[in-house]
Amino acid sequence: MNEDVRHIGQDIASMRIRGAGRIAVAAAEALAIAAQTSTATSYEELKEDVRQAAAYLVAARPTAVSLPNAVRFVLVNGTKGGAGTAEAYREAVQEASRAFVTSATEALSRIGAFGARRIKDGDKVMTVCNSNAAIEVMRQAYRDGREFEVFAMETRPWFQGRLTARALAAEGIPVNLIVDSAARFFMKDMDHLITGADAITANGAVVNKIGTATASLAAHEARVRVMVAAETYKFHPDTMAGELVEIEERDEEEVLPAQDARALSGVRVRNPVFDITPPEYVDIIVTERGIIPPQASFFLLTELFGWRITDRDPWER
Ligand code: RUB
Repeated sequence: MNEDVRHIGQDIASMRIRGAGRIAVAAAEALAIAAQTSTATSYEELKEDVRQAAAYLVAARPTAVSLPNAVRFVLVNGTKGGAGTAEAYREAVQEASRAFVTSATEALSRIGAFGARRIKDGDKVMTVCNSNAAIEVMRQAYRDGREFEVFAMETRPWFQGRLTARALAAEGIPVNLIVDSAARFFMKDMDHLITGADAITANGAVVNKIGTATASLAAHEARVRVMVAAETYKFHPDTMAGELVEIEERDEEEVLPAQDARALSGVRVRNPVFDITPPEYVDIIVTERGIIPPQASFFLLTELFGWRITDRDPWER
């Protein structure tokens, strides 16, 4: 396999490239590299090379459906535009990759514009982890002249909340960094909880960074509105066929470094990195196609993927 493709897969697995949107874009770009650099001369051989790269990339992280959805988009459109010859397929895969990246960028900006309308002067907003889509909503609200204040949960164990706080502060938005367990303490003062998503299921449940479900529960209790900002490629087609979303569990050292673990012998550390917020706790999902209630997820999925979801082959539907 091409070295650059291998590195992109490794960077996704090690979280040097992280966040569902960035992962999707990186995977789409990696497929273009795979097609461009493959030495295959026949259509079948080249297609096989690209499929191998696709399978390798998809295996890098299991939860963010943006990854298989981006790969599916590139493969399906590659085959549509380039079936028959190696040259046509090579070109079509690269074209599909560019199309995915362009539409992902446009989606982000539309989500920002739609979501920003929900933020009013004087609002207080809590957010979790580091979501480009959630940040885009806040950035556009700020650029539209809205004055509001953000409370960023720090998001242990990787502290992605610091990235969010830094990005918002750089924009000029007043931002507070809080420990995750302070979410309920501050929730009563909030007007919105705004999060991104790694996957949204057919029943409207939202899979996002660990801690999102707890914060959403606190928001529900405090009658605070929960806004999920998510591109439509975060909707999970396999959940229509009864599949559950796999929740990634990462290394225990991320929670408890080896030197501290020595003093805790016999203790097992658990490190699930995503959780599931039920649809009852979500008010709106802001997509590039508009704002929908979580209960509309099923219909959006049928529109995106059609009714032919009958098996688990994620590649060439
Ligand atoms: C990132 C995370 C983000 C979503 C959405 O988790 O949970 O909220 O991926 O992000 P990790 P975006 O850091 O483990 O990848 O809106 O940027 O796609």
